[in-house]
Amino acid sequence: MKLKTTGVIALTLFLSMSMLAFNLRPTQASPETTLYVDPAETKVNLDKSFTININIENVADLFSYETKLGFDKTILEPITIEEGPFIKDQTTSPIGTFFLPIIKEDYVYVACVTQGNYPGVSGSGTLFIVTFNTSDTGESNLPLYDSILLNPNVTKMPHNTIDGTVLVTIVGDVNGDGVVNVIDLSIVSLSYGTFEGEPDYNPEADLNEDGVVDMRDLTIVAMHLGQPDT
Ligand SMILES: [Ca+2]
Ligand SMILES: [Ca+2]
Repeated sequence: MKLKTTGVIALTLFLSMSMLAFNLRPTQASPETTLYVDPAETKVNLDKSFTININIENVADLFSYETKLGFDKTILEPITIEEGPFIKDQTTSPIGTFFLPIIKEDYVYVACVTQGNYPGVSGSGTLFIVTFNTSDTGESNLPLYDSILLNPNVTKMPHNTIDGTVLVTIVGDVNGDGVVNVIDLSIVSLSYGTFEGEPDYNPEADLNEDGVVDMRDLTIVAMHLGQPDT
């Protein structure tokens, strides 16, 4: 009996040690590289401009890249495309990067390369920043596609992409269905008297963004009731 117990203890010890050894090994694969639109969802009023970042996460040795970013040309118009800090501010190349943005009819194309034979950049950050004007109400996808990430060996690096969306609404259209009516009034009314941080506070209902849903927000909806005029 005693011998048996000793055997069990020895076996348990052996198993624990095996598991410890197993745990010490680097079992985790490196996290996946992702190219994504930030923020993923934007809501903006008609005739206002807005900005999105194209970010990269968990990349190793990024030397150059290109990507397309689509948009619905009936509601959006790109105005500017600026390079973000990710490669530009971290590269060891003394001449920096060559950044080439092109605005096409319904997508923007961006290519960027480190100038000279220098290592790539690793980690996470912003590759570029796009500012759009809005020309009509509606929803537009902001898909990232045909993207290529290269390391200094000009080897393609596998990665995921996550698209974005933007909803362009008229002022007072709280639920984003394209019209200002009693539904929007009701949504604001349901949050009436709530302050930011409270459970019933609805940021969508706080139209003037002052941290409280009150008569001022109801008035904004009321002033646009019945829009758009048909
Ligand atoms: Ca509405
Ligand atoms: Ca308010």
